Amino acid sequence: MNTLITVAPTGAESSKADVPQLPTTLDELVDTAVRCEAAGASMIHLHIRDAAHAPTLDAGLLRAAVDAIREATDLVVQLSTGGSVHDPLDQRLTVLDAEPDSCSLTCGTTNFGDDVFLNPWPFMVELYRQSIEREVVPEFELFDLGHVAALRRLLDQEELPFGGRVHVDFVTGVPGGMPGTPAALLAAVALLPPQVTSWSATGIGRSHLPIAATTLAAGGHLRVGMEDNLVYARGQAVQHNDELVSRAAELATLMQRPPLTTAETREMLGVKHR
Ligand code: KMH
Ligand code: ZN
Repeated sequence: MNTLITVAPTGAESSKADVPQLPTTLDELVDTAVRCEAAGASMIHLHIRDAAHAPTLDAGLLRAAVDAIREATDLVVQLSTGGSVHDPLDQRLTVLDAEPDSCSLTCGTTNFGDDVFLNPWPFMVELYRQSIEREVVPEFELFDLGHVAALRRLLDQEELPFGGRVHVDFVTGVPGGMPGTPAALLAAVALLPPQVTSWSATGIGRSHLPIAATTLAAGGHLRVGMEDNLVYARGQAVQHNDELVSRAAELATLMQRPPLTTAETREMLGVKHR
């Protein structure tokens, strides 16, 4: 199987003041999407910012970003329902109103540095049911081994996602979640429930490359981007997200698993034709 490369270009954690090259405006996001698609990405995991570059879940801004990226690229557009650690749960559900192709769905609460990323069971179930109703494909975000068990419980209790496929993404190396090590990732992969049809992984910070290499060797797909990693190499800051996508594409190609096209990714994930 060739490789899905997802780019997560912005996130909610880094500030524009600290990282001026972080794409935060609509123009910067569209430019990023176009360049990353050309470099081999086929999905974008999107967090947006307001005029002051602060994380926001504003409905109008979310819709504008989805529309603009759809207009400029063929990328599968995935909106974050995780938002920032400060976003209330009810507002996180409203992200689906922007009608993305896909949405993230984190399978449990986790410590997140000094903060808590809240994902109680009833919220997970509600978001999951709404994603099915809205015909949006969820990507299950797994930050810890307990999240794998919660995913199994969810899939045993509920119907399959819209599109009938089950795609998960391991987010490793968050302080408070599973470590970004090959051993931790492979232990989590071994416990995936049988309904899972594809998985990807990312490593935060310095675990970015070791997790990418492990993932490719184990048959998984890749997520890269400045949401997860701001350092290209020792002493060299990432200047543009497409540098990380290009490197991932090169690595995947070396491993005889070149990037999936956007059409192949749509097929693999079962996203709706919009
Ligand atoms: N920003 C984190 C608190 C997601 O996008 O769904 C949550 C996060 C996960 O990034
Ligand atoms: Zn995110």
